[in-house]
Amino acid sequence: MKKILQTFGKLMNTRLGLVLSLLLFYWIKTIVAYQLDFEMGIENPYQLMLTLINPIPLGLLLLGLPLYLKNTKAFYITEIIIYTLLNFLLMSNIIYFREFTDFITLSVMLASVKVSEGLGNSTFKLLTPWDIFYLSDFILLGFLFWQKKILADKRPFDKRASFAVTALSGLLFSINLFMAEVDRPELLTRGFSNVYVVKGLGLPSFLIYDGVQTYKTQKIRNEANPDEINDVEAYVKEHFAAANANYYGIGKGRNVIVIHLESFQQFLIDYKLEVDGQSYEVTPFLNSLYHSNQTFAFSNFFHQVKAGKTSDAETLMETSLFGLNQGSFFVQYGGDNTQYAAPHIFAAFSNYTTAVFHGNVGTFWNRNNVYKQFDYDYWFDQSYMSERTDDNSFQYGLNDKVMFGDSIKYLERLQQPFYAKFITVSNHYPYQSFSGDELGFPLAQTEDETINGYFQTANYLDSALENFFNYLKKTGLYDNSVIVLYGDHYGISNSRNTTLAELLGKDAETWTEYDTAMLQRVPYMIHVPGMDKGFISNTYGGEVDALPTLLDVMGIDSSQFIMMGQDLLSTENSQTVAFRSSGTFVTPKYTSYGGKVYYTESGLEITNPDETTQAEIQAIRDAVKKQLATSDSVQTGDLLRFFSTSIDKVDTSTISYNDSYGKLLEIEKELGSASTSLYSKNGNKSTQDKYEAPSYQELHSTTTVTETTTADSSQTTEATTNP
Ligand code: GP9
Ligand code: MN
Repeated sequence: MKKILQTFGKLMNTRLGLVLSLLLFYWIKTIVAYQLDFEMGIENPYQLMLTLINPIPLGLLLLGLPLYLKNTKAFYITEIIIYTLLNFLLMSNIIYFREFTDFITLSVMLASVKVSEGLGNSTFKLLTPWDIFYLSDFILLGFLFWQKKILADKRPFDKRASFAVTALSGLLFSINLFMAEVDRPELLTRGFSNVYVVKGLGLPSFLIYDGVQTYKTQKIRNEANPDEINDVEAYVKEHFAAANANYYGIGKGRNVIVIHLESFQQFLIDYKLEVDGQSYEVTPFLNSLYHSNQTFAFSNFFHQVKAGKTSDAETLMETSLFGLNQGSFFVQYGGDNTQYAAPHIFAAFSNYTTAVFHGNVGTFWNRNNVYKQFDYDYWFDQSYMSERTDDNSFQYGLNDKVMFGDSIKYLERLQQPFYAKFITVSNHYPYQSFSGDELGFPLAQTEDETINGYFQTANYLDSALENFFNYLKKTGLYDNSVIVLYGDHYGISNSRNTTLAELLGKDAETWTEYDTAMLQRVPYMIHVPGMDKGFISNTYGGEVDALPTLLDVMGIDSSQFIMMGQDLLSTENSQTVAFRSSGTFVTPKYTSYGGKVYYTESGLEITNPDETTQAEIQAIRDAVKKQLATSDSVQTGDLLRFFSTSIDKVDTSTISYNDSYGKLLEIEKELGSASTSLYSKNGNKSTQDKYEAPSYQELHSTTTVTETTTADSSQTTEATTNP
């Protein structure tokens, strides 16, 4: 022991030796924290390697800077200050992560009130005996200094050598950045989640990255003028489409269950995959819902997302505002902006309990923070569900059948009425093939593996939904709920469409931008069990129109909110669908996509428009531009903080996603016989055994193609125009 200390002391007797030793200590502590305290979600050896490398470049840069200083005292003092700051950054993140499962962002630091509110009195509880390890280097260093085992090195470090250290750290940083981009393309432009940035680049880089982002967003926000909300309100008023009296309030008071169908495109509905002369219906269950007269289904409903993908869809669907033109709204603004999202509206109006279920880590797309602004009471992420294994999950989370099954333990404890959202994920790029018992649905036979797998994962999602619906029916939740289903965005990217063409009975040679535009359609269905006014509406609309539509079905007046969309069941709907890329849109008459304009009905290109046509197209362009610009002003200026309506703003300080199950049980207990949870209504018995999730093999062991639809497949009422 003495020897080790002596060697250490000796090494640290030179300036460079001290710098390298401190770097080593910092590196070890960071690696340990990555493994034990931060939920990094390391998925493969490559990512593990990234985390081993990423503490070094900036660590070396920062700890190496004092080498430029000649003065001995100045060198040692700055070195110790920098080292302490690096450690402070690490330690505070470790403690913060234990409570918030996320890293400290600059806006959190700035709003230190929020942090102290959240952390303040609980900080002590967050410390563990193990934390002594994180301080052990300070103890060791103190001891060595005290014992005079480390002596100050009075020789200034060579200027050129100092520069070499800086240059080396710069080089290492470039390599690190390159490696991180290989692992996750567009890491910095799309953001994804704070964990991803730390996983790729380390804590200090994250702080800088976040600082730049925060500076940019704060600047626009600070410059926003409270009067700007007046223009927005004027737009909303003028653009408002009144509810349709035939359907208004048809689902009033019921639970709302929203199911996010990952990467699910409309063309899958009623689609039959032909393989080896056999025909396979891909989504029999969803098809039965689509054609049911208990469902309002929309055949011309388009996704409107951009780089924020799923998170953009969530923004659009639950706030009726658009995502951003660059990056993800969730990541850049969603955690801070004042919002009037669906959960908040339901909670504020009718005292709904609100929860969201998803089998991925809570930090992805910054959900941990955004869901608070949305006023979700509970966020059941992967940490509330089964351990992830290679058999029960793909890259983005637990398989859907597992996710639905694991959710029930919590779902049955929610006080009713509730608003609950389920985000599926198995049908996500790269549409990996299932193994074991789920194997069986055929792959398509194109040259593109991504396309080939898409039908299999969609079929899996369909059967997961059927299981979940069966559960809802068995427990009676079904009759007392309105179930909303939507596809979030395309699953097959535009560059693959020419290969997809052959499966759609089209010719790759004659494929047009119009065809691509039409492939942006995704399902949107509002299923109201027991109701018989359902039909398939051909009204053109997009995700931004979903919330006003749902609110009208649920009997909540949507005119009192700032929403960019219009009720799709309204007869006053303008049927103008804006895409995020400038100048692109779809209306029943015109489609503008990829720089070309077409007649929507025929798909014929308009190359020489006459004056009237030109004027009509220009008017749509203006309308679309106005809608997007108005939405952007709300989002980037955080204008809803200036808005007041009949309900209060969300108070995020009371929301925490720790120990959600415990909280639910406590509420149930407090309410006693007044509890409305399914569990209480079921005579204080669990309903978990009512969920059954047979595998593909179990379902198809006797025949190759069976039709197992339990939803009613009643007649379809086609509506050609607005209802
Ligand atoms: C991840 C999932 C996928 O949690 O929602 O997001 P996406 O990659 O589709 O944006
Ligand atoms: Mn998605």
